[in-house]
Amino acid sequence: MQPSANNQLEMLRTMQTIRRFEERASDDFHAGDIYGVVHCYIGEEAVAVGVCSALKRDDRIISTHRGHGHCIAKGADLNRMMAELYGRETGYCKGKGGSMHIADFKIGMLGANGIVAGGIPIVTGAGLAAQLDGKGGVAVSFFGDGASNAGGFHESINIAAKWKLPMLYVCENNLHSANTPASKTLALEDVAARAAGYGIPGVVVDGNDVLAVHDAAATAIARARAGEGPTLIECKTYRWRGHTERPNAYEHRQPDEIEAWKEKDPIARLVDNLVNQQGQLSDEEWKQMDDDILRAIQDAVDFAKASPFPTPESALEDVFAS
Ligand SMILES: Cc1ncc(C[n+]2csc(CCOP(=O)(O)OP(=O)(O)O)c2C)c(N)n1
Repeated sequence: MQPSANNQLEMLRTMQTIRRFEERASDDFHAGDIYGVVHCYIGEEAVAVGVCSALKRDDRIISTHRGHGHCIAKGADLNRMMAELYGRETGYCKGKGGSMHIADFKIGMLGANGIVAGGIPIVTGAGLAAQLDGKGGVAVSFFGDGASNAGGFHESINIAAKWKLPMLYVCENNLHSANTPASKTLALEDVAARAAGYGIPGVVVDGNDVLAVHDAAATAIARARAGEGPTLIECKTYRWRGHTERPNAYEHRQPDEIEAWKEKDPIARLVDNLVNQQGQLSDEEWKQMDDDILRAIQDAVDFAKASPFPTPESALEDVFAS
């Protein structure tokens, strides 16, 4: 079922928030204000938003190294996220984790993860917890096409299928894994086809169409809540920026491929739908929405810059082993 106009406007706002957050993070990284590594999700926003808009607050998700979009889509606080990127004490990990370690258990965001495929078994455990709880919760694993070649993916999906865990496995197939084209590592065209090997549904979705992603997610979530087990959803999408914001001597993608995918911009597509087809948004309202988002991002940067760095004495606090 198509989400209401209000819900679609909320989806648009969240996608644009992700984009503006990352544009700013990229600018500030290049200005030397943000440390560590920043992996941008720009171009893939429809996946996180399409799925998370179909979830409840208590449902749990896990993310990847490219995690800002999942955090924002699940409702994370922009100030604390930006402060974490800026390495400040007010950040989600008190400034000690950076971009790849943002988690917020209160909203069911179990964390980004710098280990490729590392989150998949963890969130499968959350699926088991939800099943044991018996309250109808679901758990979602976001991961890339590269991660779908790792052992943790296969082991997790196998046991989730066998135990009928309330899980969604959402593969963000952006056609490249760091500096390797997916075509060089995947023997199949579709990651979703692997679902057959585990006896669960595998669905291929246009990952740049937020309404299509939402629809596929809603179907899989209903199945999971009904106790029928996991679904593997493969979203075909594309990242516009390099693998990370650092200079990349190994960038192999051709400019015309990147440009062709920019033509399929998931945000422009929803705007066009809402403005020209559904008549639910005027150009002025869209501009106003974007201005509001830019202001919220600026507030987050101001909050981060006004916050202190963690003290050297706190380096060993909040660690499990030292
Ligand atoms: C276990 C492990 N191996 C290698 C790396 C280095 N690495 C970081 S991201 C990445 C590519 C991941 O590709 P994919 O899962 O398709 O996600 P994408 O970057 O395309 O979003 C690699 C190999 C890592 N972080 N962890």
